[in-house]
Amino acid sequence: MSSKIRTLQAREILDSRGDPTVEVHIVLENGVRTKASVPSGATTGTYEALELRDGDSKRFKGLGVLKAVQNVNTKLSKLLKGIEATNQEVIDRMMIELDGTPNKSKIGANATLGVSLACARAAALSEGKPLYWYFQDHFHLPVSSFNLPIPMLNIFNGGKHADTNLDIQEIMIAPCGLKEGLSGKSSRSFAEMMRISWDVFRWLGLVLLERGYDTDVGIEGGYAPDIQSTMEALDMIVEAIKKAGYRPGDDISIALDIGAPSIYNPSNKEYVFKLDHSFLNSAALIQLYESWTEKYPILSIEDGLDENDWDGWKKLSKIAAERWSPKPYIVADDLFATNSERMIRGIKEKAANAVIIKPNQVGTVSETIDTIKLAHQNKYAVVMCHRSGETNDDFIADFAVGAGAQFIKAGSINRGERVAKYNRLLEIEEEIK
Ligand code: 2PG
Ligand code: MG
Repeated sequence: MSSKIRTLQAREILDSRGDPTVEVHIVLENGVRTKASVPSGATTGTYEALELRDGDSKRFKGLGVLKAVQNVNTKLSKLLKGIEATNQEVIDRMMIELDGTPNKSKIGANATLGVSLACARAAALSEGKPLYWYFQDHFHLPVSSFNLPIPMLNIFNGGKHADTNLDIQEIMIAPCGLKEGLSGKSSRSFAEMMRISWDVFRWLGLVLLERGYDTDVGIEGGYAPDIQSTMEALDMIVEAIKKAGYRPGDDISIALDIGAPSIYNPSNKEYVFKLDHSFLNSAALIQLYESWTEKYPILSIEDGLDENDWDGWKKLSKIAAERWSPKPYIVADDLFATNSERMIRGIKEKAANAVIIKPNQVGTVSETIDTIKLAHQNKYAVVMCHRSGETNDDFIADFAVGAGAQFIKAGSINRGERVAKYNRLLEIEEEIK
């Protein structure tokens, strides 16, 4: 039976922060029915595709997505009716052409991505394959076997992700030693990695309580107390790793998402760490990172500099390669915004060696895959990534496995919308055994 699209129907639903987002339902002529929903960031980079919001201050303070919903229900459903869902590249190209802007500002990337994700899922169902398997078969990704990604699991929330005085956005643990992490492959099973992460997360809670801090969590599920200094957070994490019975750097490493665009003051080119009362230019900030890598088992530094500070990124990558041992991943999130053109510049300028992949930064599955292919070809590590505003949709778990991502960022080991991804990965691990 044909996998032609019969209907596409979008709805406004709520994400994990209670804000509106888009869900798309799809029905194919062969009777397959499924749906997908779109995540949303709190620290949205300048170079991301546009998330269309209604701007009507009387509804959800302007955050409604009825215009994007309407675009799916009228323009996109008319455009794509009768097209085979398995023709992902064609579907995505048609939407890009209909929109006609460089950042999907007419139709909205939340409309195009909802449709794109729903089509991929429906196509996999039509072919009777799990989604991760469909990806590998269909998109000619250089993935020879299925591997489960290593989680970069959020345990401390800061920046715009929590009501805390910690300026940096996320401190994560990777349940692997530095050496293994830098090879991009863990000898541990995914289930084992989750269990170990649970131990550290729980111990960190106890360490916080011992110091009189609260254990409330931020929007991605990491702890979010007010503390004395940035280094205190890192010290407490090392303490928790040890108390849980693991060796920092041999069993467990630390991954950082500085979220530097949020602490950057472009007028005087300074990065502001209010908590530490320090104001640093990019050279001083790189020195600070160097001192951290000497003291802590740092596997990766994501968004260590602002999205426009190309010189800073180049310097960071150069210094890390020349002076730091081992050299952590220098991970581009807002700098590339999952956009292959920006990534090509980054590769030429040697700005990073790992990339965050967020499908909603670019707005279609095909464009996301282009960026992933570029990463594989240029030996960049791939970090599949959730957004701070999530739904229970576990699409990125399958995407990570099917696209050969070495890492996944899906939040902490609590909050339903975060563990939904980890639980799907546990299921995939059993399936591919
Ligand atoms: C990030 C993401 C996810 P946001 O910066 O990596 O943690 O945050 O979705 O707010 O951009
Ligand atoms: Mg980030």
